[in-house]
Order: sequence, then C-alpha cells, then structure tokens
Amino acid sequence: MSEWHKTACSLCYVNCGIEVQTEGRAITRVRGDRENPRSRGYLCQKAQRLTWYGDHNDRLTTPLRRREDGTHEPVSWEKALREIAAKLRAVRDADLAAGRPGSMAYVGGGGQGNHSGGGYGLALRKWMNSSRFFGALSQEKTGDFWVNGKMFGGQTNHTAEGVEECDLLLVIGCNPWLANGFNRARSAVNDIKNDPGRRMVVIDPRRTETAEVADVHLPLRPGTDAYLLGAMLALIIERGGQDDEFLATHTEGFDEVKAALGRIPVDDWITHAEVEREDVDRAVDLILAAEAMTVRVELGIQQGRNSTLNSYLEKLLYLLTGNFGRPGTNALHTWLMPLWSESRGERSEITGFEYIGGMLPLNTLAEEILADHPNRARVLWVESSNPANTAADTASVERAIRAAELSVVIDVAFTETAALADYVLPAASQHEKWEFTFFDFEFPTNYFHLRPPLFDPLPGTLVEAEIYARLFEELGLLDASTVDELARVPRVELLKAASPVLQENPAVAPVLLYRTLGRTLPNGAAVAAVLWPGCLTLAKRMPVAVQRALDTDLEGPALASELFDRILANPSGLAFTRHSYDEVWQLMRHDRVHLAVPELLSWLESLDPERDRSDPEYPLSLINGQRRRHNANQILRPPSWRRTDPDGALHVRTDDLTAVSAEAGDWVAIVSRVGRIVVRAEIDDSLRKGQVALPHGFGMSVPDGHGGRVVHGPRINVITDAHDRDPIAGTPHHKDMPVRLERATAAEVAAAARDAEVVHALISAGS
Ligand SMILES: Nc1nc2c(c(=O)[nH]1)N[C@H]1C(S)=C(S)[C@@H](COP(=O)(O)OP(=O)(O)OC[C@H]3O[C@@H](n4cnc5c(=O)[nH]c(N)nc54)[C@H](O)[C@@H]3O)O[C@H]1N2
Ligand SMILES: Nc1nc2c(c(=O)[nH]1)N[C@H]1C(S)=C(S)[C@@H](COP(=O)(O)OP(=O)(O)OC[C@H]3O[C@@H](n4cnc5c(=O)[nH]c(N)nc54)[C@H](O)[C@@H]3O)O[C@H]1N2
Ligand code: SF4
Ligand SMILES: [Mo]
Repeated sequence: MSEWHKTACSLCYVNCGIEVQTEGRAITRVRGDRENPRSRGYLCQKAQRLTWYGDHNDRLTTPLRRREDGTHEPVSWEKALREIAAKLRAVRDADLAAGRPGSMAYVGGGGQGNHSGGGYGLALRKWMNSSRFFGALSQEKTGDFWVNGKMFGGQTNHTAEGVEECDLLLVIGCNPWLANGFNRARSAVNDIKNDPGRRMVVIDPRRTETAEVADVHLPLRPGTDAYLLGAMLALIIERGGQDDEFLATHTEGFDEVKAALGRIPVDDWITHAEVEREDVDRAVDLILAAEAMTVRVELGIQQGRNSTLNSYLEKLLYLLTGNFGRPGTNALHTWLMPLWSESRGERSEITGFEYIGGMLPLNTLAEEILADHPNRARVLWVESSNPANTAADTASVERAIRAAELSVVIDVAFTETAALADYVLPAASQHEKWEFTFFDFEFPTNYFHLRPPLFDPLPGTLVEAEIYARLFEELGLLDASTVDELARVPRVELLKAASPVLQENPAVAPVLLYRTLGRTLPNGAAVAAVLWPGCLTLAKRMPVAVQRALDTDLEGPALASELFDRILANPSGLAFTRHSYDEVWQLMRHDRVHLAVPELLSWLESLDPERDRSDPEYPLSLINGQRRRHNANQILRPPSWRRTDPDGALHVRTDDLTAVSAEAGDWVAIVSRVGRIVVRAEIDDSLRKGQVALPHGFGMSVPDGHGGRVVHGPRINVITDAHDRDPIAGTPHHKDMPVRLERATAAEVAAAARDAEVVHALISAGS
C-alpha cells in the first residue's frame, strides 16, 4: 500500500487540506485530511481530479522566446534571464531619464493555491519603480475592499463569516453548493437544511442547488440587488429591527443611513426587482428573528450591477441588525500577512481609476498599455494568471500583450497568454515546491497551511523564488559575499543585520531572505523565508492571540520564531491566532464602524427603476462565467478532467431557446455589444426567464494530438465589454451581461462541431 502525503487542494481558494497517493508524477488517490484543523477532512467533487493540474503533456519544460513570426523557440535559462534583465534595465533607465512613473504592469502573483511567488514578483515591480498591479482580485473583490476601507478604516479589514454556527445564513449572489467559497461548504449547507432551528435565505435569480434547499428564495431580476437590498434595509428600519445598543456602542452615522433608507420607495423597488412582497417580508421576518445571522456574498453581486454599492448594502444588513463579532455572525479576521495592501486614494494617470488594495482594475490593463500617453505601461509581467482568457474583452487584451515592449509570462502550462508573450518561463508546479496561500479568512481562530512538495520539480522548471533570485542576481542587485555573510546570521537578528543592504535597495528584501534565511531551512523549504517578517509583525502586534493559538508563553522574537518553526513543522496546517469574540474590535482600524459612506448613500439615492431598463437589442441577461460541477478557473487544462459538460455548454431555459427556433444540443450564437461566440445549447429551467449562462474556466487551447491545437469550449471574455464596469472599482459586470441569442450560421456550426469532435476524441483517449 503506498503512502499518503499531505498537501492542499488548489482548485479553489478554500484550499482544503488533503492527503494523496502518487505514482510517478500522477496523483492516484485523494482523500480529505482529517488532521487539517480548518477543513477537517472535507472535500468537494473537484479534488479527485487534481492530478490533471500538473501531470499532462502541455506543461512547460524550458524557457521560450518569441520569434518574429509569432512562434516560440526554446532558450536556456541563462540566456532568457540575461536578455530579460537587459530589457528591464533599459526600460527602467528610460523611465528614470524621462522622469516618468515606472512603466511595468504586473499581473497576478498567485492563483487559487499558490502565493509563494507573488511576494518575489512584487519586489521586481518595486525595483521597476512601478505601482501598476492587476489581478483576479481587482476584477472581483476591490469594490468590497473599498467599502471596508470606508466603514472599518482599512482596505485589509476583510470580513469573515460564521456559517457553521449561525442560525440564519443569508446567501446573496453565490452558489456554495457548486462553488464552495467557504470552509466545508456543502456540509455546512446540509447541516442547516437538516436542523429545524436553522434557516437559510437565498437571493439569486436562478433557483440554484443552494436555493433549492433554502427556506426562502428571492429570485430577483438580474442586476436589481441594490433595489432589493435597499428595500429590505428600509423594511428592517421601518419595523424597528435595528440593534440600538450595538449601534450606540460600536458605530457612528446611523441617523444619516436611517434617513436615506427612509426615502426608499419600498414597493416600487421590490416591484422593480420582480420578487413577491410577501417573500421579502418572510425574509425580513427571518432576519429579525435570527439570534445570529451570517451574510455570505460573492460574484453575483460583486460582478453584478451597482457592485460597490451592493457590497455596502450587504454589510449594512448585518451591521444595522448587530450581527457582527459574535458566534455565528460576520466578523473581521487576522492575517499571517495581508494578501493585498492599503491604498490612499492614488489614481491611475491613464484611466483615472483609484488604486484599491494596491491594485488597479484588471479591466483597465489593456488601456494602460495601449493608451496614447507618455506614461503608458511598456512592460507586461504576468505570473500565475491567464488574462488572455480571464480578463474582459479578449481582443483588447491580446492586442495589449502584443503591443508591450516586453512581455514575460511565468506559468506551469502553455497558456493563451503565454502564446502571445515575448518570453515564457516555466515554473515548477504547486506539487513540486513548498507552497501556501494567504486565503486565511477565519475568526476567532485563524489558520495557515504551508505544504511540502509531493514531487521534485519537473526537469527544466524552476520555483518562482529561484527565478526572481536569479533575475536579481543578473541585474547585479545581490552581492554573493554579502549573501554568504548574512546567511550565517541567526534568524532573529537577520533583518537588522541586513538593514544597510535593504536601505540601499528595499526591493531586494524577499529575494535576500530567500537566499539567506531560505538556505538554512529544512528540506529545501527556502521559499518559506518570506513568511518570517510576517511572523515577526504578528508576534509584535497580537502576541496574546498567537500565544493562545500556539499554547505557549514565549514573547517577542522568540514567539515569532516559534510560530515560524511550527509553520514549517505542520504539514496539515495550524492555528496561528486565537481571539475571543469581543476582541474583534482590536482588528478594526476605525474606533467605530462608519455606517454613513457619503459616496454610496448618494449612489443609493440616485437609483431609478425608470432609467434601469434593459436594452431591447440585447434583451437577455448572461451569467458570463458560471461555476459548475467541473470547472476550476484555468487551473485544470486537459479536457479529460471534466466528468460533465465537455463542451462548456450555454445553459438556457426551454422557452428562451424555443424563441430562436433552436433545441437542446444545437449550436447557437451569443451576441453582445462587443462580440459573438458559438456555443452548444443545453436546457436549464432553473434559470430565471430571460437569463442564460456560460461556464467559467473554458477556452483553453490544448494539443489536439496531431501536432496542432484545438480550443476547448467557449472563450467567454471575447464577448465581455471591459467598459461596462463599476464606477468606483472598475470591476466588470460578468454576472449580468446584456446579450441576445441567434441561430448560428452553417459555417459556424461546422467549425464548432469540428472542434468539439476533436475535444471529444481527446476525452475518449483520456488526454
Ligand atoms: N466549481 C467551481 N468552483 C469555484 C470556481 C470554479 O471555477 N469552479 N472558482 C472559484 C472562484 S475564483 C470564485 S471567485 C468563486 C465564485 O463563486 P460564486 O460567486 O458562488 O459563483 P458564480 O457561479 O460565479 O456566481 C454566483 C451566483 O450569482 C448568481 N447571479 C447572477 N446574476 C445575479 C444577480 O444579478 N444578482 C444576484 N444576487 N445573483 C446573481 C448566479 O446565478 C450564481 O448562482 O468560486 C470559486 N469556486
Ligand atoms: N467572464 C468572466 N471572467 C472571469 C470570471 C467570471 O466569472 N467571468 N471570474 C474571474 C475570477 S473570480 C477569477 S478568480 C479569475 C481567475 O483567472 P486568473 O487570474 O487568470 O487565474 P486562474 O484561472 O486561477 O489561472 C492561473 C494561472 O496560473 C497558472 N498556475 C497554476 N499553478 C501555478 C504555479 O505554481 N506557478 C505559476 N507561475 N503559475 C501557476 C495556471 O496554469 C493558470 O494559467 O477569472 C476571472 N475572470
Ligand atoms: S472546496 Fe475548493 S479547495 Fe476544497 S476540495 Fe473543493 S475545489 Fe478543492
Ligand atoms: Mo475568483
């Protein structure tokens, strides 16, 4: 019987602890790791397919350089890094000479399971004097971060959910049954369903698998969440449902909020959302009766109309009713190291968008590069992200990648973004290196998981930290004898000893840690060196919470050192902070929650059902990027991994499909303001009338088995309008895209059917 190895699932950001058996480079069996203190053995339907991530024939195994004709040729690591370093230096010198801001655009820095490379990549961006940072978070969560900054005082004051202990779960715009998104999601939903004392309300246009088991489902018209949530808040206040004691003790600005809510024409707005007043009253009844409500939201409102306003209203729901900082409610959480940073209102010179959490909207990446502006971005650096498939408006993104003076992609696979880049650098996979994420969103106890590798790096690949360290060395920024000297300094004195080097060039910090402290870590865990400053800061800022989690009375640097050692020694992960509920206020930057956010109250007042009608040219609402049983972002690329949905079908109701004289299985065209794609139609009558859905996580170009490539499923962002976006956060409205359905032409049908046939053959052959 072969051994079980501990790791984590990297197919969504919940990162469940798992145990796997392996054979060669394949993962042959997967089970939940019961010793993982957070996920406690939980797994969803996707984890069993994990082997398809790193073990396939489209892995990168050598650096590639783009030829004039657009194809790539293999080059050695030495040559690739030498050429890239020379170009980076030339651009940096030109930026400095012109007195303009650094012109590197950095995208990514980590995906669902890997954040070890990001810190090193950001160091490079810093050396390039650039603040231009884009990522998946800046096309989904930045509106939420902006609101957190206003209400709690910090954009890293991110909220946690108390799903496992709540007596009312309010689910808005997400489908945990298929997408998970929080710890042990399916078990948690089942527990609520089976407990007569616990309730669930779902706000989602579609009768989702989660809505199916809810006590109340409000199937609102897509894009009307701000109206419905506004009306619900107004009803709560009308019925005196606010928690006066909580508001008086912990918040300010309630009177302004109350006045704004008092002006809401409740019935008009409920009518506009096209839900029954009776059902809304039942939902409000449940909220007012709840001892402990948790609100769980995701892309349905964060990538929907009025998204930043929605993020405000959902927070008001739990704050006005005092469902915060108690067991089973929402709260704030700690960080080992924050995954994003604080911005202070700086804006892009090119688009005028505000930096939020240190990021610019991914939606504006192409504009930053393609702008006719002296300070446009000139270098595009992509690490662990595939914007050619995942950012809005594929055509513009592709143009921007080509237009950059230097484009570099670091990935494990030959992605659609890599296919256009000047240089492609092959990374070791998440199973071939020490890895971790900063997706630690729990309160009152929070957890961290550093995973050891399962395999050696695939020959030809390097760990990201090593790639950056070699690049910094090539740039002459790391002196070998200084490194040797510092590598001998004990951990607790290292940062002080390194301070002359860091003062001269602060950007090298992560790489310096990797080359010095990293060298001393057991079993090749060098990348973990970047966690050390996080341990020091945490031990200083919240020693008691760390002491409780580790059950020790060590203090200061000794406490930090103990935490760091325990992280290294616990392959199932560990608790790193433990608070009591009343300590939640210590995590908040403001002294009291600022309930009144003037920009958002005036946005709320400006809502007008009359101006919010659909465009008769594009009468349907498309969920452009639905989470399904077998999709997982762009992480699993070989077609064979999918047990369902081989074509990435369009889901459409019978009546909406019949309206274009098509039937299930037909190829149909989806047309938006910016593009047209041809997709296979499949019936889903759980959708709302007029709503259609395309899956996230398709559109990969994969080897066809005959020396060519074939595109697997829809490239959904070909039809996304990057300018249809949130006015504050610039995030796209993926969940409510105006489209129409047409019959596909004979030529389109023939081409689509040909590709599908190739894909089906690959699936039958198991590749
Ligand atoms: N299977 C699977 N799971 C995943 C992923 C994956 O690719 N596949 N990706 C992971 C990632 S990165 C993320 S961010 C999460 C996302 O997880 P979710 O946000 O839960 O997933 P989505 O399917 O994108 O959309 C959520 C819901 O929004 C609803 N919706 C559409 N329009 C509206 C609207 O106007 N209002 C409201 N209230 N709801 C609306 C849709 O019907 C859908 O049920 O999933 C994670 N988990
Ligand atoms: N239309 C539409 N677009 C969407 C969405 C939608 O719902 N609709 N959802 C959005 C959301 S919520 C998200 S999170 C994004 C996700 O989109 P992306 O940010 O592009 O992230 P992933 O799809 O997770 O893919 C990450 C890349 O990392 C690579 N990778 C995996 N492991 C490693 C590693 O160890 N090292 C390196 N260097 N690379 C690695 C993978 O091969 C893959 O190419 O998509 C967004 N785009
Ligand atoms: S919930 Fe997410 S991390 Fe957990 S097994 Fe499923 S895909 Fe993997
Ligand atoms: Mo996401």
